[in-house]
Amino acid sequence: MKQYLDLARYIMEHGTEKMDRTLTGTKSVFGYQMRFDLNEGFPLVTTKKIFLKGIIHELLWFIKGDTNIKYLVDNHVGIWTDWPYKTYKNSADYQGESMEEFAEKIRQDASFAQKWGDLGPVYGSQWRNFNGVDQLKYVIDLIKYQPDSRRIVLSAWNPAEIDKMTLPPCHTLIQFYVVNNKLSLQLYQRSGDVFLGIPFNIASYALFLMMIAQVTGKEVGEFVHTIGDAHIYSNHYEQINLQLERTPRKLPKLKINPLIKNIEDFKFEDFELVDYNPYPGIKGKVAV
Ligand code: DHF
Ligand code: TMP
Repeated sequence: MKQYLDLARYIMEHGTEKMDRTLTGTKSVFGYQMRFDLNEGFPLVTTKKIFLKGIIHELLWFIKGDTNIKYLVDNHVGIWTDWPYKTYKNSADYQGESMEEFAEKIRQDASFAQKWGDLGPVYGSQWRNFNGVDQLKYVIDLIKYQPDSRRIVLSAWNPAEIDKMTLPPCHTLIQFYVVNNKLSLQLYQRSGDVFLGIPFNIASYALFLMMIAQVTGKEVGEFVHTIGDAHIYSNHYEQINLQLERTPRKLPKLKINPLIKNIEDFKFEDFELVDYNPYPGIKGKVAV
């Protein structure tokens, strides 16, 4: 995917070295925009293999309004486990468990999961209940009944609740736009980890756009991705350079069960990825 490699190359060439919360160190730029026309294929990075299963489950988990990692862990998606594990490790309850043992306890013990698996009022909570407002229903209704509106906005950034969240939302605000019956979505992401998070975020919002288009009877338009602090962690330079040597391949297609007409009815089995031929996966440490 050219847009992604252009971003990575741009930061490697023009980014400024900057320290960060995790003390890993990054190269970063401020303010960067990419556009993806979804009619050209599904924007899943091909220069390394991406774990689409995790992306689909994470999105279904947001839509459910869920904020406890139990659903993800039950489905063997580990992308959010590091953060509650870190909280647990720093608590008096910690008994030396590894992260795998922690995940197993979340799976087996419902009261343990309730106590240690919750991330606070993160995405799912804000999407479905931002001070009492179901923003997901609000945007769907506007797209259906007032598609010309310039107010089709959903915000995960709730200043009054930031201090209760394990990690303040990175993808903070989205806006929809309808023209000629085509639905587009723009995301403002305040902070983007270009090696690990960004490929997930692109695919996730492209998928979200396709799902919303289907349940509102629209065609798909563009996904516009705007990033604030776009960074590459210093321990990912090698992985990024390896991808820059690879020539991106043809984009895959994502098929969605056409019978689903209600956003809450989507299940994991309703999605099928076809013609995805990525290069081999590349491992990298996540900065916690
Ligand atoms: N913190 C940091 N520093 N970077 C992130 O990208 C990030 N993303 C979060 C939460 N906190 C974060 C939520 N999304 C992975 C991908 C996305 C994600 C969290 C983690 C990840 O580790 N991906 C690996 C392994 C995927 C797998 O389980 O197979 C990858 O190689 O893509
Ligand atoms: P921060 O809160 O200090 O910005 O740290 C969050 C890190 O997680 C940062 O590297 C960006 C990254 N991130 C993504 O890139 N995408 C995501 O979806 C999430 C949740 C985090």
